[in-house]
Amino acid sequence: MEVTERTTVAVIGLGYIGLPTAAVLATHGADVIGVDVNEKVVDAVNRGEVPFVEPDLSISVAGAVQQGRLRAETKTPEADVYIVAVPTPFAEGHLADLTFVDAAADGLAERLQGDELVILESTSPPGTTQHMADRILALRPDLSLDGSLGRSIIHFAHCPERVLPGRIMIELITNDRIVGGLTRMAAEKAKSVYESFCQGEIMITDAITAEMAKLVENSYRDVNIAFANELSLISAKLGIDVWELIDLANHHPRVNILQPGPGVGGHCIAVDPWFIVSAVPEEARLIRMAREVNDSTPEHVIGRVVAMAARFKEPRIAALGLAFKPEIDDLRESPACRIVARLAEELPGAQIAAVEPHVTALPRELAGLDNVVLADFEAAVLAADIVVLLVDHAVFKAADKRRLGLREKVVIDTRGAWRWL
Ligand code: SAJ
Repeated sequence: MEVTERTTVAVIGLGYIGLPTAAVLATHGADVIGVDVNEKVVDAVNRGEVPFVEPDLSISVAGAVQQGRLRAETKTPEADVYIVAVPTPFAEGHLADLTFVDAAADGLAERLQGDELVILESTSPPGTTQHMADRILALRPDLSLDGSLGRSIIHFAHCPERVLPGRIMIELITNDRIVGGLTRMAAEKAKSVYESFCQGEIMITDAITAEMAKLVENSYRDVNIAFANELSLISAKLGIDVWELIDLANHHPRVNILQPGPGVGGHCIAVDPWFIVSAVPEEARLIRMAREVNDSTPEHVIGRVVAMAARFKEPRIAALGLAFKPEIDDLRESPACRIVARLAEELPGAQIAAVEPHVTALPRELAGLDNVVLADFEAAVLAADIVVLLVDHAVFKAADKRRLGLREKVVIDTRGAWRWL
């Protein structure tokens, strides 16, 4: 299935993955229609604008819209290829909520005529591509996976996204991709769609292996961060500097321990491993334990700060960083936000100056608290009794420690950014 300007691709879900994918496909030759239930997003895209921050995305969307190769709608149109990139959040009990996948499937089912390719990109529990196909074929008994009984074929594949926020426009082009088909023909067709823009290797497998590959990649990182976070607790008990310990161990040619921190944030690594655990709870013991270790890490930071705060009557605390990782403005699922919110609750007499250079207002969970303010970095540190470093933003790392008087303050550095203070 060679992608030409006559190939219509409908990208369903214009979020962090769908919109960049739509823009890249459009600038590499396809006729692309983005679909989103949110009219504001649709209107923004049709004006050539991007409703969130991602380097180089704006220029790509603006160009594609101007050339007439990308437009957006709220209703699913007829297309040759459908790419589903909708959210798969948590439901109760760490199960995946497939409501958005199901809604996308229902919306496109009525448009199918036969021989279309449907690609699921959303991170999904094992079996979701099959689930989506079953749902669509139940709505459309005149269609089939294999052409049996003279029915037209619909091709289904899973192609998980693996791009890193902040580098999406680069990694979409350069990363290798995994394409898993419910049939070999579906995988081959999906491969040729990604070949239109992807310079990495495109590997073919079945749909469930592709689904698991994505979950396993993020679980691998989660397990390794949990190992580092556990080493941090062990080192504190033994009076060892965990950063030095990891540094030394990593000189071994086959050891590469990740960095401890205040917990794991974002919407991928803290979520995806649960999709494996809920599919095979008996077997996925280590994966579950890693999630539990990383989820409990913020509590240890809170405990340390609360213990130190007992030394002061009305402690002034500078909490440095709210984002879930350095150099981004994304505060969702951020352990730093969770820590600041809980400190405000545990220490009602404390004044907490939260510093986040990448935002202009406190997030909703902190905005209503009367002992938390959004503050300037240097002013917050100079006034503080206790400084808690939660995100290793470059501006914090580069700070003049002497001028800020850090040696005279209680410093809790959860990222090892000021190790040589
Ligand atoms: N973290 C640590 N210690 C480390 C590394 C990370 O505590 O040594 C923390 C970060 O501070 C952050 C969290 O882990 O809170 C996650 O950050 P990250 O940079 O590891 O990953 P994400 O969530 O931004 O993106 C991941 C990537 N997956 C992998 O690297 C295996 C990305 O390639 C995926 O596309 C993305 O998840 C996704 O969408 O699934």
